[in-house]
Amino acid sequence: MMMNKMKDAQYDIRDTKFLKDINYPIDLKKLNLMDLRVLSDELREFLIDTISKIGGHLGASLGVCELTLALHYVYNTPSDKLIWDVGHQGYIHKILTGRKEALKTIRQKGGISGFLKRSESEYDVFGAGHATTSISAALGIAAARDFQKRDYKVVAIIGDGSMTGGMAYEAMNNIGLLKKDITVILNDNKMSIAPNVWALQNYFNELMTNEAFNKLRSKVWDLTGSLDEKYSDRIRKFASRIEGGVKSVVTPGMLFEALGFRYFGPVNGHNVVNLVKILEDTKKMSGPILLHILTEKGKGPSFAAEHPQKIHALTPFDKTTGIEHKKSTVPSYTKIFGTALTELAKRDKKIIAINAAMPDGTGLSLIQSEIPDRYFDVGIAEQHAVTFAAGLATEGYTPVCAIYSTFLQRAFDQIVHDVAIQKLPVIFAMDRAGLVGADGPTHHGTFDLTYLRLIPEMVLMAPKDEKELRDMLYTATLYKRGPVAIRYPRGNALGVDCGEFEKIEIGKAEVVRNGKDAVILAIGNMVDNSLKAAEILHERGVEVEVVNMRFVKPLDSEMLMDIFNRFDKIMTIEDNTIIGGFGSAVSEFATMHNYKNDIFIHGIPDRFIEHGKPEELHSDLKLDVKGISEIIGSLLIRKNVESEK
Ligand SMILES: Cc1ncc(C[n+]2csc(CCOP(=O)(O)OP(=O)(O)O)c2C)c(N)n1
Repeated sequence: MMMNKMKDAQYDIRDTKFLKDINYPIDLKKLNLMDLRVLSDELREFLIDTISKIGGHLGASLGVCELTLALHYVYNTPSDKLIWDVGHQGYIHKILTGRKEALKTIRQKGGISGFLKRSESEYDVFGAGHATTSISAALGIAAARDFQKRDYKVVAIIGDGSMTGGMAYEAMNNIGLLKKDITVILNDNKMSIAPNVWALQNYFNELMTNEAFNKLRSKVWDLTGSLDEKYSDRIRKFASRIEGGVKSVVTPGMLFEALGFRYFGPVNGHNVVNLVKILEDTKKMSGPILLHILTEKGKGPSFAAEHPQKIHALTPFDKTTGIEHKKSTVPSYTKIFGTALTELAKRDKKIIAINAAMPDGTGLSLIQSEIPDRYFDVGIAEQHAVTFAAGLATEGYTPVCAIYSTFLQRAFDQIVHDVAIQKLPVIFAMDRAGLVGADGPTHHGTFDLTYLRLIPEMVLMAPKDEKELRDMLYTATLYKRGPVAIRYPRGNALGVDCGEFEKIEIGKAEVVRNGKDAVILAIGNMVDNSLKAAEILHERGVEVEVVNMRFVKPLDSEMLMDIFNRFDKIMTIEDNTIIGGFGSAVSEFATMHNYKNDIFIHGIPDRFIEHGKPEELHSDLKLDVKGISEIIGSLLIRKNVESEK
């Protein structure tokens, strides 16, 4: 209904009944309960209109529209603390907490963040981007509150997808023990980005369809909703008696109860009036509480229901059809990887594909549909994914863990302890390496060369184009002596012909352009930019050699010695932090072999890089063609090099 209206009219916030005057939670308190229903429609319409123009995470925020309203209506934020897991569902929260105008800048350079961010607002109590941190953070905040003998409420809001991460259970175990006053709201929409892979889902499904449970549950909520506050003690006693009865009949061994939480729900998360009443009740209770709400991801537009996975995050789109405007004829690295892996797995029955809740994002949805029995989505559980892969490898399988560079950070110890020490042939396929763009500092994959290079005997490579990505993957499946990691960027590949798979010699670099004045040692997608920069410099009479190093580990020592003997001016380039990355490796090599060449290490400076389009960020950091040619120019005339350090 609402969406039809949008089809015809140009959106204008001045036409809204309530939203035009809502800027902070205090403005909400002036509304009555029924007004909140109208406001939730207005919020959805505003959100869809804005995000259709600029792109962003949409589905999760649409799903928590009523919940967000109810939370800010009932709680006294920011004194009471709301801790949102991941933070991708925080757009309505941002609108209601002083950032309505700024929403149109979300995820763009200089604009507000797509996630919660402490430096952005006092209402953003805990920053995030990675999943499954909210309950632990909430416990820390509650413990601090109690130390200081202060009196405020702490509420963590976590999705069922994020509940597949182990840290949620570590935190609940701890809360149950400490018995702190914390409310955890489980936002259950049965979706992660893809359909969720949560074993507990079946358990909840049974619970929800159980007649006896449902009858008793509605009695509890009817009573707590309709009676006067002065009866609250009696209501609570009654509620717990009912709960007790329900538990023993319907939910023996209920997980949350066993962990020390009082469990309420499941309740309809789209009935804002009811949500307010329930939150008002649970707010009065003490101890650990888990409120289970049921929502629909992407609630609102009809296209969301048709494409529940697509709605998670969108580039600019048509707001009536949901169809994205973006068109590209060149396949992405993700697609190239997914296709190559499927081809290789068809030839080699030992190959197993593993991902952590990102089948589309990693390109594994192809192998999922074509070879489902050798495909695993383990949930948002990167640590488990790695040790699970290690177990498979001990039995002669070749597991390929396709995990974004930034999320693999979580599994560092598993890579060292479970895989590398035991020399197990696990392949790590790290998509989204380098600067990812709009998701910003929580998602940039700019540390992997550093955190993997330090692991003894790790093979670590990065392709210059999609052919090399295919060949590196092929090479990795043949290498059985230990772990191999391949990192490649977000976005479109270069559009080169791929041909048949070819094996690459481990540790061999290649000269891709000859020159005499200076040399660029480049890794991964920096090779292409370096070649283009060398072409510009050639037009100015400067001849720059470009080497595609391919391997950060093992380094091609023969090639490096030749380079050090032939060139005085050397630039290394990577889209990884300069601390401990590829350039560091080259410089360590030079020191160890007593070379005194002029080496300039170029890459990501030692600070967190904000969000923006990758091309904007590359330009700011002089990692684009223009920047690289400028740096080489400065290097040659022996001026101070102006790259940001
Ligand atoms: C550690 C980690 N792995 C993967 C992701 C990618 N990711 C972002 S949101 C999301 C799904 C979260 O599902 P859920 O918690 O149910 O929230 P919903 O989007 O359904 O509201 C995933 C897998 C992440 N943010 N962090």
